[in-house]
Amino acid sequence: MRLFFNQTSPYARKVRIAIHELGLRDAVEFIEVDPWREPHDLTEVNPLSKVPALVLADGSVVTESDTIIQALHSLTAGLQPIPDHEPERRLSLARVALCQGLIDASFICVVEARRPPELRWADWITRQERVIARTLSSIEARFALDDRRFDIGDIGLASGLGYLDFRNAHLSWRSGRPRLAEWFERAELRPSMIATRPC
Ligand SMILES: N[C@@H](CCC(=O)N[C@@H](CS)C(=O)NCC(=O)O)C(=O)O
Repeated sequence: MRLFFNQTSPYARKVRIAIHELGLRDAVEFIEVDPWREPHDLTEVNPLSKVPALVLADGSVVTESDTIIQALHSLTAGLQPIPDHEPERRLSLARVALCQGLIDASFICVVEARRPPELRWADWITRQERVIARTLSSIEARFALDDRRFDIGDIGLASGLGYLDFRNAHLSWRSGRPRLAEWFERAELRPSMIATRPC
């Protein structure tokens, strides 16, 4: 298998964490690319020029971080990351979507801030910062943060919080969210998190 990724991408980090957690590191060739430059190697695999993108042994391509994680689970014949019975399935999908939304809002802030100053839309950034604050507070209040599990939703959350530290540290996300801060302190000690830290 080949994984197209970028060191700083929070979406690619989710997949890299899952690869570590599933013990698949030796089965994957990691290819680092800059998707913004639309390199041929990447675009011939993923015309969207986005990472992560996974090429399976039979040549088929899987994109979208959560879809890739589900495909990797199928390969290991282990427990599926999304339960197939209700209400667990619905709850799991909701958690995955919320954490993906958290990453999306952080990523929008970063991309917006990279525009030439005259093209930046400050209100759009502050709106995303409100999204981030509300989402984190909702997770703090409602998520069961269970250390016995590190599933697809937890991977999304851990990657999202790591990305906030990396790119949006000025938001001081830990402030007023002690449960989340403690959970992340423990999550960061996992070998999969250490090995994939953005730099
Ligand atoms: N929803 C996608 C998002 C992937 C994505 O936007 N990746 C960024 C890197 S962080 C990218 O490749 N951007 C390049 C571009 O949009 O041209 C996922 O979860 O995999």
